[in-house]
Parts: sequence; structure tokens; C-alpha cells
Amino acid sequence: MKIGIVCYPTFGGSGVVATELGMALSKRGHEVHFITYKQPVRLEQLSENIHFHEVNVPEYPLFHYQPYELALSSKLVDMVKLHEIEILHVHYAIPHAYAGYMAKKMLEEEGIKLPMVTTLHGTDITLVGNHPFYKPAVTFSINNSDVVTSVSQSLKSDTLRLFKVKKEIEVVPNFIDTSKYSNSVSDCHRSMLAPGSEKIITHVSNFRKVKRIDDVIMIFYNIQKKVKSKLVMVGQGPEREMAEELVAELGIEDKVLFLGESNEIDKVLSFSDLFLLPSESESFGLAALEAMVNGVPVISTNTGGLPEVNKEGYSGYLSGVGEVAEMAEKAISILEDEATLKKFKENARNQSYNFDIYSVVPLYEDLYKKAFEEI
Ligand code: GMT
Repeated sequence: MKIGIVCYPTFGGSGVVATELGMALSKRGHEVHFITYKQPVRLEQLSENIHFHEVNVPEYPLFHYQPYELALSSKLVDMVKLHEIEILHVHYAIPHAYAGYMAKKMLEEEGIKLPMVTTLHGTDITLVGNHPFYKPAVTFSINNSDVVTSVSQSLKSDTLRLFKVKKEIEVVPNFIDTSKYSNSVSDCHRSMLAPGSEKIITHVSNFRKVKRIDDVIMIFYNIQKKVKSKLVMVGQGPEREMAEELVAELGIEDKVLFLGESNEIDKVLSFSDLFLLPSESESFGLAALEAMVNGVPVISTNTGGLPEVNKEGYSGYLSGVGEVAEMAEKAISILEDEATLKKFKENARNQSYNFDIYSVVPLYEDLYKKAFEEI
């Protein structure tokens, strides 16, 4: 198939999932066209089967807001015609499903049928999409997609609760290419970070409010009182400054490292002992899955899709949102005993195997076929 993928090209989970899916589809012989405003960060290389088409939005002073949707839908029309793209898969409803629908309609005028699959990722439903200013457009785009998928059962329920959706929503969980990960831990990197054999605790996110970065710091603050440890914070976003200030206030600057955005997340995870994800809401928690495949147990909240990913008492523990003291206690119970830590590490890796890319990609292929039948 010739597949057009629209996504955010950034470090966010939806862009990562879209990119990994595209690369996997190309390895299965499909021709994949990424259409977005920048080459996706995780896109390893362009090849005969993988193409990238940049959407440019010309600046014009009249516009207070430059019309990205317009530029995207026009680019989609041009690329579909030029490369004979047969199906469109848009990731994150806003504004991709809306722009995709417009492209579909423009192509219809020229006698070209373009089935569209929309994958809902989380904040496009629970936070941004649910805002009254966007809701009618999001509802419309979902109902006018040929196939709609959500990344967890929980996100499906949220979508049905928050929107008047007439379409069936298929749950296709996020995935990971487990074959890319080995069990080896780089002792050299580990000792650079933790020369006194401290335990390494990691958090990876876009540092938005929804991630409750202050809870990450406070959980760690409690942990380090009992277990010699270091905290590695990976990512960038609006809450970073607050986090650095809090760390300074607590006097633990020598124990917390802020790495910023990184392309080496797996390297950091490979020598981590525990992952913290105390989010307010999380449709799936791809970051937790990436930790688990690296053999890192997860202390998370029990919100959204997290219970579908992190198994209580097996790959980690789950607590209510804001239960900082409880999350710290559970973390300590894993970290303070080597045998327990080893068991949780093994379990975390085993749990990640339930989300292997090779069982999930065929589900999307089947849905592409279904989308053809829908139009
Ligand atoms: O977590 C974010 O804020 C980024 C966002 C995105 O769109 O990139 O992540 C959402 O999609 C990911 C991939 O499906 C999920 O793993 C995240 O749980 C989800 N984030 C939220 O629901 C807050």
C-alpha cells in the first residue's frame, strides 16, 4: 500500500508512535509518506520506501495566526496526486483529522477516493479537543473519518463520554519494537552518573502541567531520604523552570540532573533502576512502556490507560493522582532490596512484550483494508 502519515514531528508520544509505525510498515513492503512541518525526530532515514514531505506555511502579516490546516490539506492533495497515495493515517485529531477531511473532499471533486484512518492519542480528546472552542470541529472530524482508533480502552471510554461519536472506535494499543532492546547495562555510563553506586531514578516527559513534575521531584525527595539515589530528568517544557527551582529549594541540586530533550532516551533507561510517571492524565503512557522494555519498573498513577500498561505489583505500582507519599513508599519497597528490584526489572521487561510491534502493526494493516471498504 502507499500510505500517507500525518503526525507531529516532535518528541511527543503521538509523533513517536506514528514514526515507529511508518518505519515498521515500510519494512513490511509498504511505501510510506510522512507529511508534516518537520522531519519527525525519530525518523532514522529516508529510503526508497520512506519519504518525507515538508508542509510550509508562508508567513503573511495580515494573519494573526498562520493557517497550518490550510497548508497541510493543500499539501496532502498535492502529495496524494503526485505519489498516488492510497490511504491516509492521521495521528492526533487536532488539526490533522480536520485537515485530512478537507483533503479528502478536495480530492473527491477530482474523482479520487482517499480513505482516512484517525488515531486518537490522548490530549486531543481529554484536554485540548474537549475545549468548547474545538469540540465541534473535533467531533465532526472523528465522525467523518473512515476508521477511528484509540491507543487504549480508557481513551475509547473517554472519547465516547466526552464526544457525540457515531463511529465505532477500535482500540489499537501503542507498541514497542522489543527486538531493538538488549539486556545489557552500560556500567560505564552508570558509574559516571552514580559514582557512589546510587540507584538511578528517571522521568521522561514534555514537562507539561499534566505530568505533575512537582510530584516527580517530591517523590524523589522522599525516596532519597531512605535510599541513596539520583534523579535524571529527561525532556523539556513549561514546567522545567519550576522543577529546577523546587530542586534548589529542597537542597538536592547535587542529586538531580536535568538533561533536556534527548535522542538517547534508551541509553539513559538502560542504566535506570526505576521510572516515575505520576501524571494527572495519561491515555497510554508510552514513556512507561519504553522504560519497561529497558527493564525499568514503573511507579505511576492509576489514571487513564496506565493500568492497561503498568501491572500493579508486577511491573511496578500504581497510586491515585497526587499520592506522593504512597508512591515514594512503593518506590522504596522496590529499591531497598536487591532481589525485589531484580524481580521487578525482569517483570517490567516481560510486561513490555505484550506490546510488541509485530503483533500490533498487522492490526493497523487490517484497519487500512477496512477503511478501503468503508468508502
Ligand atoms: O503526553 C503528552 O503530553 C504527549 C502526547 C502526544 O500526543 O504526543 O501523548 C499522548 O499520546 C501518547 C502516544 O499515544 C500517549 O502515550 C500519552 O499517554 C498521551 N498523553 C496523554 O494522554 C497526556
